[in-house]
Amino acid sequence: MSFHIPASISLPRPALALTIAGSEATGGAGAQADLKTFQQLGVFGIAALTCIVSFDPNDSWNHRFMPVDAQVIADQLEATFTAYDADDLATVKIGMLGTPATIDTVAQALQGRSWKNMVLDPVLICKGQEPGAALDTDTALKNQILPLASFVTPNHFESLSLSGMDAINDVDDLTEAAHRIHAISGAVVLAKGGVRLSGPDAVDVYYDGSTLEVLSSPKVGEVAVSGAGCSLAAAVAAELAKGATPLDAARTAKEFVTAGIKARVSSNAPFDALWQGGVR
Ligand code: PXL
Repeated sequence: MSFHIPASISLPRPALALTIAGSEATGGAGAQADLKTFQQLGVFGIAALTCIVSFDPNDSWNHRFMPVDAQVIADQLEATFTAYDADDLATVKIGMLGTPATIDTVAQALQGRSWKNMVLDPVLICKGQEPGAALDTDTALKNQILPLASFVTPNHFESLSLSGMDAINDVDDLTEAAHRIHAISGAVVLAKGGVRLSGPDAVDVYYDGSTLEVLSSPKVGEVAVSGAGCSLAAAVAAELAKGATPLDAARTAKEFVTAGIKARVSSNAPFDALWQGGVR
């Protein structure tokens, strides 16, 4: 197929969004999911890779984790920040960062520029890391990245960790967690219940400091789907980049993820992957 576009017509420029995230080779999660989400929602996607995750089929599909050298991350961000002015590239989504050194580099680079929207998927655990290293990474993320975020999308485990609560068993607990995480970060919070809360619905709690909304949709099975968290945060970022309000961005992102889970892709891995084309 070929298109002929007369030189005199200038096409509208798409909104831009950057993801700073890891690669997950099978295409379910990470930067791959983010870029597919951006594309599906009509946003020009840009990516800086922080690490490479290769699931290990010979070790229960645990994560093999290889960080990208901090200087190489800085180089990627330098290229992108020089290519695009802060007025045009004003939205960033942050996914897996993986090490304290990476977090340091990313925090410094982000602080050197002004952002309209900084969406943080606070990925706190990577199944391939030593527990001690994971703890240092979590602390660095909480201290250096969370305070910069304008929108944060913790899952059940991350909500427990960030809120300091002992248990989150129902919507009231999740609401309390969202309040606490807003109080420590100042960010809009979309706390995800997912399959971790019992009941027929997948429930997320939105809290922005004044508006509280419980977003609910019937659960599509009881098993988590790979890429759901990445795609949700990326969809929020894409919608914010296009000018949506935070609440509308959250609502659209929830619909996007629900449709993507319904249309999920199965493989020889023991989990399915969200399909970003599911909303079509
Ligand atoms: O879902 C969290 C996640 C984020 N980023 C990368 C991942 C995963 C989970 O597998 O591999 C790169």
